[in-house]
Amino acid sequence: MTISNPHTQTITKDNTALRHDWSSPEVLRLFNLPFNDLLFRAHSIHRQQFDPNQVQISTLLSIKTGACPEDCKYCPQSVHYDTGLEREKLLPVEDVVAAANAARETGATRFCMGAAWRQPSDRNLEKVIKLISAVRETGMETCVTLGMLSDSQALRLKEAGLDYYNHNLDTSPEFYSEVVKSRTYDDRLDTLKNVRDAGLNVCCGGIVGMGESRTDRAGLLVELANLPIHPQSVPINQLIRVAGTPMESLEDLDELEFVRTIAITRIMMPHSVVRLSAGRTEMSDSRQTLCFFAGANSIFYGEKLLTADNPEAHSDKVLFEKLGINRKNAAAESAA
Ligand code: SAM
Ligand code: DTB
Ligand code: SF4
Repeated sequence: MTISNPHTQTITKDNTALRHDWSSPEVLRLFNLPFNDLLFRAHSIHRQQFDPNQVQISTLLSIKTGACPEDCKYCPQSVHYDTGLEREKLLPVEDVVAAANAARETGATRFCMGAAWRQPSDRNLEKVIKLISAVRETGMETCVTLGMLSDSQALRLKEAGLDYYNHNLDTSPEFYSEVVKSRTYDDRLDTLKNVRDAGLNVCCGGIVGMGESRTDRAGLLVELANLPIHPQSVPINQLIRVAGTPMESLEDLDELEFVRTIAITRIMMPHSVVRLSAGRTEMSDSRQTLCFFAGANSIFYGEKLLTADNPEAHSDKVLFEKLGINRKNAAAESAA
């Protein structure tokens, strides 16, 4: 049960104030904290809200690949850039169910399907609904990311039993037009409203390392936290610099700046599941470990994201084992 104080904060059952009135200067002050102070604060909040040794696992599948009419400068699937990607039409239900079963067997609890569309046609939406129904039968949670949605399309997905809809804000409103020209920030916010109003869980986050400033990273987090309800899932992606996209030669983002971004996401949205999302093949085990300490508590598991590489499932298993993450009796051990 939650009690809402219009637009500013929500008090939840456990008395946590979920704020929706963050300002950019305030968030920049968090970015400027000494690293240890920031991590201590984020980890303390993380422990109050979650089991710090549990990380949720999702697996992604691209169900319709490439030839997207949008011009997102980071994306290998945009028709505007030659990335050598092989296009694929909407996958048949048998292939999708086989991938979902394989993901469940490796320990994933949610199956996320992505399509390279600006917005699905109603006909394609019905085809995706058949895929969602088939994946639900495997017992996994379902998530889809299909581009923009009208209010009736969002309601149709809710009615079909979808659990999560992913739609990222990607960056600050100020930096957005440097990254995408074929749609506006308000288009993104409208879809998020349709998804939220339909009663679907929202998965919404962004990408860092696109040449944005720290102020833009703060601006993205302000937008996310000031939504009327915090997204239930917040993916923080590090840009994967794909050859052929306009972002292929950008410089590395400092790795501690990335960890700071995760920590501040945790502080600002204490009840949201924070996903350490794209870009993990470039991250050392130590950096990922710091991210889990700072409050990240979900990952994508499996060798592919949508089209780009992700760490081998085996190396994630080894890292989780070293860290005691998802060990069955971890809660009892840490209480002893
Ligand atoms: N077309 C739909 C849309 O844009 O909402 C869904 C698919 S799109 C590939 C899903 C998300 O993947 C994007 O919003 C973006 O945040 C992320 N993404 C795409 N390319 C990426 C890259 N090179 N590095 C990191 N994240 C990326
Ligand atoms: C999200 O925030 N990141 C995922 C998921 N949501 C759909 C996608 C990352 C895509 C990385 C590039 C690719 O695999 O094509
Ligand atoms: Fe299309 Fe989504 Fe890629 Fe943008 S991010 S080009 S909308 S698939």
